[in-house]
Amino acid sequence: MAWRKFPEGFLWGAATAAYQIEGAWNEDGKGESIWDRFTHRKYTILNGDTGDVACDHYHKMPEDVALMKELGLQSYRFSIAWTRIFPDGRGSVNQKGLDFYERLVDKLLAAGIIPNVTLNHWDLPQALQDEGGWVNRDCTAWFVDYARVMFDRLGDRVPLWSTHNEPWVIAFLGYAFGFFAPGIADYSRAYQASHHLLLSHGLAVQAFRAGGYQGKIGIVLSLSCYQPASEKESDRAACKRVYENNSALFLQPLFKGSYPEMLFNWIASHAPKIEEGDLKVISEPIDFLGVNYYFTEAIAFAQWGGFLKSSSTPVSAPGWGYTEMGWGINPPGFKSVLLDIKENYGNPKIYITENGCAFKDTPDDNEFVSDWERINFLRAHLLALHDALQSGVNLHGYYVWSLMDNFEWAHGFAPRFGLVRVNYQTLRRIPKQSALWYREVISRNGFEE
Ligand code: IFM
Repeated sequence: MAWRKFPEGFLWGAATAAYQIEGAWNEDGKGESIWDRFTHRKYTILNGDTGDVACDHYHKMPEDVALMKELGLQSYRFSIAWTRIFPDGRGSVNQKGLDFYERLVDKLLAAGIIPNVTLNHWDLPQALQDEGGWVNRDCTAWFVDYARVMFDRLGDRVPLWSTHNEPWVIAFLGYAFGFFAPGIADYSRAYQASHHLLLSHGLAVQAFRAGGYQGKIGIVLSLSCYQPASEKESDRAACKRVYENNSALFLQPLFKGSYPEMLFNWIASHAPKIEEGDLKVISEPIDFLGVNYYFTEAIAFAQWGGFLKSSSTPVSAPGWGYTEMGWGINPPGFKSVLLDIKENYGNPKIYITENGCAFKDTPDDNEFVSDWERINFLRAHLLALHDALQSGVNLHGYYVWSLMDNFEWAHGFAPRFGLVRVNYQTLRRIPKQSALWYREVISRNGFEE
């Protein structure tokens, strides 16, 4: 049996996001976010679930950090709820909100766990949405003001920062399809939002550099593997459109300072307004790229396939099936995504900021879940990562999504992604088999194949 050892210093962690776990949606001065507003509207979320209580992490934070320590995590990726810091998005700061994250960071450091902070994991203040949200160019400045407050307060203790989590999801699921908050369906607004997200990222990176903080800063993208459904020219072209729209729309401006030309010809009048100098700001060098990988899809030309005239079918690798989300389990697709970044975007330093799966977990009488499917999934993806490392991908760490079961956006609490089971009635946390397995991987910095 081959021993798959990861490089010394490879960082092992798990991730969550504020809205998905914190609860306490209107406590201690927190303002309303677009996700509070969205979930409180009828028929937006499966079973009418909301993040009002979620995992109640806001109150159980010390217990959760103790659990992370017990599981041997070296790093914890979490996001900050902008509305805890600025209840109205801007203006006066809410000290209690700042104090909460300061306590969390200090507890993590005391437990020997490296904090990895994401500033925006989708929960924009509703007050800013009322002024247009990410479609309004002023939002870029509001974001930088918020970022600066966080850098000032935590910059001496947080070594890893990300500006945004998955801007494609924010822009397209939020502004083009209306599946997610703020529930808008308008392509022009989606492209404008995506441009402003990128611009605000670049401006925040500049502010970070100007402040002389010691940490590293990057951005987190959701990158999937897209394969043409056939050799037909029309399928290949559709696949290119989807790749450019979902991946290159972000990778190219960040790493090359330009937007994908073919896509921009396609979207024509829906293209965003770009001001002189914007692309230079967006391509401000970053310290790392965060990659979230979940699935691979086959893309075909589809006459009725919406704006991009494409349809997608989940593709699982031979011998693999689908997760509870219906996503194709495809570890080789993970490697392809990483090789694309290496070959086409200058081989930046990468952290895998999310990778994981939801399966139907069946707890026993002690609420223990023997989630071997999850272990097989994680193991296979780590093997693909190890292969990618051998191929020269500049990879430095891996975070499982997610530390614990949580609120999975439009799907509510139905899908369970956690290494730790959460009983949503009692809020008890019970580590699953996968958590015990992962602890072993971390302690050995690898595993036997
Ligand atoms: O739960 C989400 C997370 O918030 C962002 N990335 C994908 C995860 C699974 O869908």
